[in-house]
Amino acid sequence: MSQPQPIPGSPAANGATSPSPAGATWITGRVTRDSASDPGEGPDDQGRWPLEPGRYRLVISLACPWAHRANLTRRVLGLDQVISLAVVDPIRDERGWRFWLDPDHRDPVMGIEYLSEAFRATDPDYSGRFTVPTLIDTVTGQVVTNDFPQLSPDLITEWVDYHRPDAPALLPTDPDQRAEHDELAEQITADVNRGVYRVGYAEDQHSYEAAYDRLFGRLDQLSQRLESHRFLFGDTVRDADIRLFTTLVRFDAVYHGLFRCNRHKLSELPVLWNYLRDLYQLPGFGDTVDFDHIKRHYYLTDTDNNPSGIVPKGPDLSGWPSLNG
Ligand SMILES: N[C@@H](CCC(=O)N[C@@H](CS)C(=O)NCC(=O)O)C(=O)O
Repeated sequence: MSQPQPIPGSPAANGATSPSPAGATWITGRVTRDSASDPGEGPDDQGRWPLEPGRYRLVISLACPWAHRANLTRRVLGLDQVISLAVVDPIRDERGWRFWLDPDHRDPVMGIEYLSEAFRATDPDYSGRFTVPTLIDTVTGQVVTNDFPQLSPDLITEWVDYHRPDAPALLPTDPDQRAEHDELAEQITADVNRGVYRVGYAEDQHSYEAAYDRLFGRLDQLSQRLESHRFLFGDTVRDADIRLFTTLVRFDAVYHGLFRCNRHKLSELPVLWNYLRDLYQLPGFGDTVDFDHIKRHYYLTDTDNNPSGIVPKGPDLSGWPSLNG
């Protein structure tokens, strides 16, 4: 691997960090069709890396809903043929995510043991968290981005030449439909994806109840919408469905118990439960879910909510549809 240089879009190159909705910081490079860089080169002066099949590696935890969104998008679009995948151990230690599922505890492509090594190789002064999903350039070992809100849209709109022929249009092309989609998708992110964490990490009774009402209020609204649609926008799976799936599929296994999101289990809400099971059977959805990683990660690392470290045996997963049929 060549000597790392600060990359445009990284805190070192910008002299600034990019605030996330949660106040974290990001490395915000992008892989785009209009990068001025040639294949094999680093990013251009606007932080745009060249689009190259086989060059980039997506690092995820199978437990993490934000990483799940990126991986699900990759799989649904058929980009698993051109962007490789690295899966970290579901348990983080004080050095962060680690490649302990791999032989010799090292990612076989990048040769690193901890994800933080890639961040430090990119920017020794990086002050953010070492989060997944992270897209890494396998030529230099540098982090391209851990800015997950931009990563999925880029997989959809920039990698279009590498989508499988029958890939769904995850974002509408019509501007009005796109605006309507994005509004709902943002509500899902704010009230459902982040909503369960707002409930689970509430610090007092009042904020817990407010967060709980906001979450279930939004779920009720989505359930009503889905009474007359197969998916959120009719018969085509959209990015909004992917976002919703990543939280719903974890709901009964972790958020209902560990985070006290317990007005109902998902399996007690018939419209959402049928929708979830329908999505689960589509390519890229159920086959990117790993309940063992999900449960062990949340119950073993969230020691505030689960000081005993006991991982519950349930829920019974026998009701989930088979992925082979
Ligand atoms: N923090 C981001 C999402 C990405 C994220 O936090 N991923 C988690 C896993 S679900 C992570 O990698 N955390 C590692 C850490 O915070 O050290 C957000 O909430 O906007």
